[in-house]
Amino acid sequence: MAQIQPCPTASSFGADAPNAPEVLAWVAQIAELTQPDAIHWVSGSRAERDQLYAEMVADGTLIALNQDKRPGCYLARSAPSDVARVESRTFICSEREADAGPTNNWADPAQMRQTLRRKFRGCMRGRTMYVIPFSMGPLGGDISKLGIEITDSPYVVVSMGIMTRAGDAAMERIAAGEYWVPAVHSVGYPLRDEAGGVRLDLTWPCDDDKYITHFPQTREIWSYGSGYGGNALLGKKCYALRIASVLGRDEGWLAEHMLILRVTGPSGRRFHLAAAFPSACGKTNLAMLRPTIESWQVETIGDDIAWMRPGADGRLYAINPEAGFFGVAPGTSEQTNPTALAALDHDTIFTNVALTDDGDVWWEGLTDQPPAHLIDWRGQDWTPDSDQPAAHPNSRFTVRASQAASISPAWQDPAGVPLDVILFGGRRASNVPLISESYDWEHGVFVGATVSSEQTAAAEGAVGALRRDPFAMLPFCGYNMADYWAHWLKMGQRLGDQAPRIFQVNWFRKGAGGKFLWPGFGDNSRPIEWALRRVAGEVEADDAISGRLPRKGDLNVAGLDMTETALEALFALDPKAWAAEADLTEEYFAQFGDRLPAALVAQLAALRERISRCPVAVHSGRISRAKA
Ligand code: OXD
Ligand code: MN
Repeated sequence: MAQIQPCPTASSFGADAPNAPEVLAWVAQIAELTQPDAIHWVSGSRAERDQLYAEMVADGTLIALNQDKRPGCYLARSAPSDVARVESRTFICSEREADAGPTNNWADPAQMRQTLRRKFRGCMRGRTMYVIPFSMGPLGGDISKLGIEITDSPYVVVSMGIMTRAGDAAMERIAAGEYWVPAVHSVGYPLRDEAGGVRLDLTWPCDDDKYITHFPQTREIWSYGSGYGGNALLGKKCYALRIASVLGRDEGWLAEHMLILRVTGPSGRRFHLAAAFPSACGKTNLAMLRPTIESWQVETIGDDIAWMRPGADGRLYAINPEAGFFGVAPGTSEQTNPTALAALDHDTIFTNVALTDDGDVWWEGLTDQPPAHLIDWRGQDWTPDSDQPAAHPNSRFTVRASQAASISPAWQDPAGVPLDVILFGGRRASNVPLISESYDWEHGVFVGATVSSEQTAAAEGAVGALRRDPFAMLPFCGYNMADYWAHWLKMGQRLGDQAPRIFQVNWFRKGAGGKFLWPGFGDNSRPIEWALRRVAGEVEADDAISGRLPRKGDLNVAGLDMTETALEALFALDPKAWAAEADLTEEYFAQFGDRLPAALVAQLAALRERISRCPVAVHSGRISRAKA
């Protein structure tokens, strides 16, 4: 990690301190603890952003890319020890351990506060402390909420400027008395010690002892030691999921790890859908889907997080609380996601991708042939003979959502969009069909609660082992997962017949030869079309073990090079395999003890009952014709 020369003067181009006594008192308290050299109130202005970029390029924190090719684009290289979210160092500090539940790391709040005081004491010495007011969701929107992040990282300031609506307008609302969530972040690398001894800064300062902590009772976030992604951009996973899921539970709404799409059909009817997928299932690609079926249009509203609240008409409305995309670069290409690629042409921060000789970026999968020479994400020379990837597998782009050509005019609608459909997906080589519809909301919650991906561990002999990622929220739910399911069930009762319909999808099913059966990408518009036609009442479906399946001929496969056998294999449901899966679900549910909602126990029984009605010899998993 390269060292940088200290910036001689603290920045003097921010906003004035706000007329907000509560904020001033909090900032003073954090400053007293962390002892920064200066305080910078972030205004969110262009001049401020340009100045921060200039300072970071001057001190080596950022590399300016070729500005003819990629105007406004920069490259950051992190410390090799700080390249991803650290789930093992992420804590939910609820008063009672049981309220964090068996799927979270719990820490005693009083003890954690002591630890944090120790870690944060003097941790900003020699640095500027930035105060970033921000809004999650359009400013002033019914579903939006405010926050303030304190950080000692200018990289975090410019990234939050992309990922949220940050600056003066948010502070004005906070000063006027609107609710806000406090979030404190430090990279944990002071430049002076208590005795006044100095050390030079690094281009990516951090500390190996990391704490990403959440206090659900007081709705606070404290993050120490990492500058990377969700560990440091505290509006994203920490606020918009972990703390917001708690707010949603208490206030009657939902904070979800879901992308949001608007799909317009040939008749001009608009549908909105939200979709939850575990990491590494192509969420950003789906968010920017280019349909391969004619006359269907897809627009992006969000790629990662949805906040959803019942509207006055009783329907469920969703907003994307973020303002940017923090997407995984490797695998993004003209074939997989041309929309994202075009969005990265300008005003983008790249982190841990490779640098080309002409000052551009490259990552695995961008082109079939890698360039003959690169500087890799560690800053070392790289050639195609290297046995290491040139870009880190979790290297990222940070870009404004408005830069995607697919962005919907509705994406900034403060009221949100009314949801017709919720999709749950996992990465399943077997068992789970391409698409199925849940029987009702309770069944949909059961499907969401049992989402799983097969371990990629065939090599380790763990065939059939499932990694559960309920609602794709495993690392993001701020309270007991079983209580979260109970909250979903309650929301379903409230929404009644206005509730969105719930579907399960699986793009990753493999055939006997181990090859994917479904082409994916733009063709994922086909099962989605079937779901929307179900919502429109245009097609019927067959009851089956795991839900309702498309009837023969109803899935639009026109123009696809797909055999009848492959199509059948995509929907085949083996009762024996499903019986084994039901047993695994029972084991999985057992860890939640008596907090597991009775409705989910009943759903497991209903699944077993459907399995028992299926002739083992047939393997279609279809039970009977559905009524409607
Ligand atoms: C993300 C994730 O980075 O889900 O969005 O891990
Ligand atoms: Mn995510």
